[in-house]
Amino acid sequence: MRFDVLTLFPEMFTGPLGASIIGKARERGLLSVEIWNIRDYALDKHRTVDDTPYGGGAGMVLRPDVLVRAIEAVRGDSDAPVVYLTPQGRLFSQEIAAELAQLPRLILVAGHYEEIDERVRQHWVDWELSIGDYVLTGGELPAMVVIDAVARLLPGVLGTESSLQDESFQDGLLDYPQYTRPASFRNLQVPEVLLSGHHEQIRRFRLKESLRRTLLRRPDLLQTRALSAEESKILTELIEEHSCEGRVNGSGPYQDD
Ligand code: 4G4
Repeated sequence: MRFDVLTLFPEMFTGPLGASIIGKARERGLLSVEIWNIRDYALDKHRTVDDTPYGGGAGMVLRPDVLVRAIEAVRGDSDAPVVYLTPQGRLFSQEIAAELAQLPRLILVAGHYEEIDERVRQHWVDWELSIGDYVLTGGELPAMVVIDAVARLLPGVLGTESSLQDESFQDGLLDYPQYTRPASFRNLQVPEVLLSGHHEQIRRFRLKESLRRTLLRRPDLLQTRALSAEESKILTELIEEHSCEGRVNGSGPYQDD
């Protein structure tokens, strides 16, 4: 898969996308990331990319002529969709990542400080995405988040070591807790069942702890996910186990275990 990013700060992309798993995958040719400087598409001698907003007001707006010249030059005659990263976009999710991973190519527009001209949004941008309800100085980090989330779903990018098998969101539940040696650390013990070698008991323990975490941290996920008979039974046990712990959810950071 090919990602193209249009930005005024190309240097922001060198570190994160060149390191670790994504860097290796790029070296192996499993994906490519091309970074384009929007300023290279300004034609005046000062290479101006922005101007004051019509109607007045604070801030600057990215000029439509410069940005569209960049988009059209990068897109060429391809039909690659253009994604604009903005807090006003649709909330990015694992589901959207999986959809984007089916595409051969994606063009990402990362604005910085300033909005882009509305006409570009309406006529050249296919999807507006937001990585969450918070404001950053630019769309560069969101673009990298989207690339990372999509890239790791591409065939061959993750080794067997960091496989997609058991992770959070894979089946709509949060991940179960993990432990490694030593079995006793500062007198804190690894749950007995995990040392037992009883695979069926281990599977049930992990399922229960997945459900516990989901119930305590993300009960919203249980609203949308269908539960098997076994899961419903465990969930009933858990609700009973935690029934005395009245808590206010959704305000402040959680500390549930
Ligand atoms: C405010 C308004 C995306 C901030 C417009 C971009 C967060 C996200 C910005 C913009 C961003 C997100 C699109 C230029 C830039 N912050 N939640 N910062 N632009 O995905």
